[in-house]
Amino acid sequence: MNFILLCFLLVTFSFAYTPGYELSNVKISPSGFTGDLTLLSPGPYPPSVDTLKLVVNFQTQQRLRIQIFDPSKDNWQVPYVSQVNNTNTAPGEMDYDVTYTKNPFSLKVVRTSDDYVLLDTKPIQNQINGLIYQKQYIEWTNNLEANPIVFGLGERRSKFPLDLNQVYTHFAIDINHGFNDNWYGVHPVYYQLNKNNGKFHALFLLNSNPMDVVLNDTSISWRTIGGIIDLFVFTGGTIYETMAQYQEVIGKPYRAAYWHLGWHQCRWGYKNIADVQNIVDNFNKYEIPLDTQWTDIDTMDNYKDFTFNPTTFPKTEFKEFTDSLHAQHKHYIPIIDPGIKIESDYFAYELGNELDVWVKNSAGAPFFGKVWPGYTYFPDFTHPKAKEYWKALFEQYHKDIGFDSIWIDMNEASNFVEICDDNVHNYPYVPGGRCLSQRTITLESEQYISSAFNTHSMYGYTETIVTREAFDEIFPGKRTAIISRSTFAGQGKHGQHWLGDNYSTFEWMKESIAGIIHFNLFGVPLVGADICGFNGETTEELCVRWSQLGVFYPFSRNHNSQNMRSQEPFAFSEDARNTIKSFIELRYYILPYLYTTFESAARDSMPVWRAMMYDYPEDSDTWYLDEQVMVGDSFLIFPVLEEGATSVEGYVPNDDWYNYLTGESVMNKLENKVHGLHMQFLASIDTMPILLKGGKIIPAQLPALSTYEARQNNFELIVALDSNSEASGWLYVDDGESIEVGDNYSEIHFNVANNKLTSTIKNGKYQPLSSTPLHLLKFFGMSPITSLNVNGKSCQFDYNAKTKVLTVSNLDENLNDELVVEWN
Ligand code: MIG
Repeated sequence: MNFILLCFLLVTFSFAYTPGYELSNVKISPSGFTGDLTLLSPGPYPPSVDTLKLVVNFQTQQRLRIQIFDPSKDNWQVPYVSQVNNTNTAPGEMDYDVTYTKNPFSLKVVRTSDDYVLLDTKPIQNQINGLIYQKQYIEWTNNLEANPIVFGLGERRSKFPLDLNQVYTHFAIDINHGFNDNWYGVHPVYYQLNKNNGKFHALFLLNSNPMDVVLNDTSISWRTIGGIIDLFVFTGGTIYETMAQYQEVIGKPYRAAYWHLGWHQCRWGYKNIADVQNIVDNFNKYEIPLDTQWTDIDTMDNYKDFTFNPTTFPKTEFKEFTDSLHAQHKHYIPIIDPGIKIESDYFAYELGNELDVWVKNSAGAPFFGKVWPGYTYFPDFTHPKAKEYWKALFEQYHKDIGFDSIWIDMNEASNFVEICDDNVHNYPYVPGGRCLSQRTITLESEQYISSAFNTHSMYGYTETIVTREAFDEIFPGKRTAIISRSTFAGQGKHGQHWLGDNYSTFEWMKESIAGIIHFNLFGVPLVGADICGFNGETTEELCVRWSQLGVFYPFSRNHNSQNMRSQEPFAFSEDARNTIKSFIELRYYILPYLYTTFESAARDSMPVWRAMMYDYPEDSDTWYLDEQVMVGDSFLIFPVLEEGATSVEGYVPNDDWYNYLTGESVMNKLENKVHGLHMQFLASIDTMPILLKGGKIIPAQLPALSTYEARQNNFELIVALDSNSEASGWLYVDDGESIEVGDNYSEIHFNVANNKLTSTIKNGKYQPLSSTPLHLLKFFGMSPITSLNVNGKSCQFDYNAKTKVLTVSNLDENLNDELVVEWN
């Protein structure tokens, strides 16, 4: 109650109405228009900028860009992120209309297809300010439809969609904050649903300075204390079209390697190599799939990056350990923090000095802070020599222990020195309301391209970019993951993310759903949360439930804090172990489907996790669901998010659905109905409700102890017929690790209609696919039949009249060749 009241006060009382600016000198150009803005009334934090420049650029049919800046100075404009430039000619067709008012100045952008207002900055007396543009404060407000459905604006723990009447701060910080508060990364993009017709659109403010975004029930205001207004408006359409339009600007996701989709095991607090070896041995002993073993900062010599603790993780034995992992076709991922210990004769320190790549303080000396190893300097990842530096360190590290991808932590950047120097700047308005320089590289510090005031929230993102450049040379042609804690818009093009420090509670397990949905919208599909929870002690029940959900995370890693009870899949009772094992096996079974889904992400900007409203936007029952999710376009999962629960309630949208585990029909599509059904599913501790959508075909492969081995196994197809007895799906495979696969891939599309399953070979050049034949076909929702032919040969089949599941086994069909299955 107090909290709600506080936010309310914050939101309302900080408005002092100002009409803003007057627009003049409008010049129409072939690609939009420009104009001058002259101050009408000052804002709350003088001095104001008297004259501004407005540039409106019509960039594509679905995208326009609006820039407002002070033409009298060299403004900070966000580098690296945007993959597009301003254009000189307008697109042939435009899905938007732009109009303006001159006094006071306002802009309006309307999507022409449905007359929906995407941007309307009209000031309203005593309610909505016009543009405020002051030396240390920029505010612009967009009037929205009442009670809008908005999501995005990360990173934070939040619901999906976002709560209204909230301030969403954008500023990277490392420590746990409250619900809806800013956290590790910054993604100043929001998506919105037109509740009347189910269309989506998005707006992206490209600004890296400390910023609040105030989301009210009829408006959204950006309040930043630096940079310029650089606003992209995407007219959208479906959520998928909207995501693709956004990713045209920030870049499409880096392609995941096949093994990235396997099971990852980690913890903070492994004592020595034998301890880690024991974990891997137990996975093998209990025959639980494992692709990647990770280690945390424990392996380092006094927490110094790129070094080895000589007694617990000596280099030679360490290398033997990673070699043995590789011999089992498993992988290894270590951690690196940005802070480099100030210690003479330490190579990472000496080389950094030599190349002079450190972030500097305002006096020009290296900025020092304190992290795990003690006092440290921080590499400046905007420095022209940063790549040379970082590559040299990683190259040696790779020679030392042969790691396969990297985990980059603490890059907000985190600094244990708790000083606050904001008074140096005396910011009149402080986004987030707390000292900005606290626990980080202070904002008066200097990076090569600009001050930390401008670059702060991009530290982890620039580290990711430089690491990617180094890895492209250390692992030539190979896909690697760079799992970064701090991210900025555009992260997905270069690296990935995990949600950071959660707690071992059902509440946090639930929140991971909104978090992962959000990062998919930010263009970072390979994302997961620490399965079984990081901080605090997990319980057997929580860990089982979390593993059931976690095997459906795009990125599945079990990770734990130091000094907490073990939580590997075999750390509990035999029953728990068997349940977790069966779910990890389920993930490995559907890997071909997951890999194909990730191909849609890399190729077409599609999300791997889909909120319920994406495919059912006109069904208002789907709008506020963030306790269930679709994995790709076919699976709908209902995680058990409550302690002691043996059933789960969920919403099943109006479609054909099957129980994935039994193949039985759960619901048939109701004609001419928008809404589906609220249902209750039984969910004893050994299971989780999983539905498969009718009309979909899932490629699968029998599981094994690594993705490498699973890829040698036979294929299966699960055909879930819709009420017209039709279905479709596809399979994409390549070597799973080359950056450029050229023509060396297979893309097979499957289709069922008129009692016939056929495949179309879009490309059939991935030869290894020919040695892993299709050996089993399963149909859900099949009516009784009398005969069935596979590629002209009559085949035996099993039919269960009660479940309507038909199974054809013992097949031996090369998926690189066309497949025809007919039945009567
Ligand atoms: O200050 O490396 O989020 O996953 O285990 C804590 C130790 C530093 C924070 C990461 C966490 C990791 C831990 N790190």
